Amino acid sequence: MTTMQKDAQTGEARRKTDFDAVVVGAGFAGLYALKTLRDDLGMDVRVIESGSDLGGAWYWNKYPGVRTDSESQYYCYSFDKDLYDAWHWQERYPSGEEVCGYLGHVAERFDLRQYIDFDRYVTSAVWSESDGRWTITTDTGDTYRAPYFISAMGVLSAPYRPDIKGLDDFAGQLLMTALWPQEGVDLAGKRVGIIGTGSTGIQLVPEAAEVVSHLHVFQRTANYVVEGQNRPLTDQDRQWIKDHYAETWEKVHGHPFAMAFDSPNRLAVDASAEERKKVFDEGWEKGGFRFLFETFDDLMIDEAANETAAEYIRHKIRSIVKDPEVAETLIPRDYPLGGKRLPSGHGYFEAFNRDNVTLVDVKRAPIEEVTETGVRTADGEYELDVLVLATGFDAFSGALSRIDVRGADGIDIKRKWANGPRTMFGLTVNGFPNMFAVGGPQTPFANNPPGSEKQVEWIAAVIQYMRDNGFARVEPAAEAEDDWVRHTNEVAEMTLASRGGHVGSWISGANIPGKEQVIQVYFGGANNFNAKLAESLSANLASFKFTS
Ligand code: NA7
Repeated sequence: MTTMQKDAQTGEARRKTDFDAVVVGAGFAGLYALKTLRDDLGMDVRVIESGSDLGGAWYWNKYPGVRTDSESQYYCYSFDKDLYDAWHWQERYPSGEEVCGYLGHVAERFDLRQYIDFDRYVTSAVWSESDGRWTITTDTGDTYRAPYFISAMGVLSAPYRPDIKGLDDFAGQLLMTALWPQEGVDLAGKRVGIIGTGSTGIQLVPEAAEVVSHLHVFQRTANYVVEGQNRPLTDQDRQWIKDHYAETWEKVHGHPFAMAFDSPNRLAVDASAEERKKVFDEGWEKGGFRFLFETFDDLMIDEAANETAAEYIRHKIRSIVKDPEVAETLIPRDYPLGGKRLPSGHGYFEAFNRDNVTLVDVKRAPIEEVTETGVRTADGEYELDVLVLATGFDAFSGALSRIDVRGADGIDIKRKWANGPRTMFGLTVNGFPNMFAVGGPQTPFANNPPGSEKQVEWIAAVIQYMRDNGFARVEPAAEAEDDWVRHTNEVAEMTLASRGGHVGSWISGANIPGKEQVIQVYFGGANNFNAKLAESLSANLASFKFTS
């Protein structure tokens, strides 16, 4: 297929602009939306992607050490067992490169690439009530029109560049992990500084430490980090993965965070100190999120239980990091474990035992400015050749609100969400007809690929329902949206994961200066969320307003 078509009058080739649906983003969600709407509903779909290739977040985040924190056997699609069997994962947690390779394989297998326009950044999406269509415009000046606009722009895709005085004056190389150059970066032998110790900085530090002449890690908030225990997969592992397809996905779909974990069925508060230590030791060896979700059931809901796990990690830090002063600076204190999204480490704390790595506590002595030659804190200047910003994202709502999205009556999504996101299921917004946002704000906080599958399938079912009933326009009822916002806030209260606002967690929008601090995600569980999507279909989408 081509985007060019012949003009009916002049016979000249011109760009095709009208489609049944326009999808923005060619990551997990966008590719599956394209495939589902094309194959199941026979729609003429066009995907617009700002990168030059597939991958979404994985395309842009090319920094050394980038990898998933979910295990490969469920950080992938589940919709096709043959696809599942055909791909052979190399590592327990696939690298960004491996994830991009997987998505390339999917695109090849299902012939998706020809429906994707790369290298176009969407600048606006505007609904026209008179012709029932969205007009989507890109920075290349191209326009696309379609009755359905599907945002698949990712949950963490709008990079956050902090407003640090003098940043533009830095004469060395300034890099952002979230916009890492596709090639040509060489940190070897350089004096490198990294600002940010979230999941991203934590992955980059040990990799950079191996090659740089010196690494300065500028830490504002210390993080709980659980060792991921990554390893290459053997042929035996791969066979096990393929043999356990059904069991894996049953677990994923039954789990609140969409991971193939078993519920431990025990509480930390009921266990003796010795039992707890034994279980946490086993959890640490299992690695990553298994430490949080397969040790005790009460870690995210009971402060006392949470503190036992937090204290275990503090002991680990003290036992790994040789310099006691450095260890104390690396120890998180003022917030619960999981209050900021729990990062998996791959030799993170060990890196601080190296002579060429220095931890700089910028909470105690804040960054004052970036100079031509480095970073100046209240304690003095650190000279650098390369400065890396690992400073995170304007999460969830940021993907849509950074572009000009206008719904019925010209209402602007930024205005609509000025006091925090308002959605129905995170997927639809009152006043924004026929717009769907996979991974929109107030969708579950969970492993993404399976969530994207369920959300895309629901969107396809809604469109099918509209076709079956002769409807052309859908939006959620205002009262249904109010209920969803209320419900999202209520369930957030029940988990300690929403208690990271005071330490700048993106979960509550607190990492972005000026952003309203409102919970960005649905904490009711991906399993319960998917059940609610299914119920809404059984109830003939009663919370939605349809018109012909
Ligand atoms: P995060 O987790 O939001 O971390 C950003 C880090 O950047 C965090 O340590 C911040 O410190 C730090 N930061 C941001 N601005 C500044 C300034 N001005 N000065 C010093 N330090 C600063 O982003 P990531 O990219 O690591 O991870 C995002 C998600 O991507 C992750 O959860 C995974 O789901 C994948 P702070 O903590 O605010 O003090």
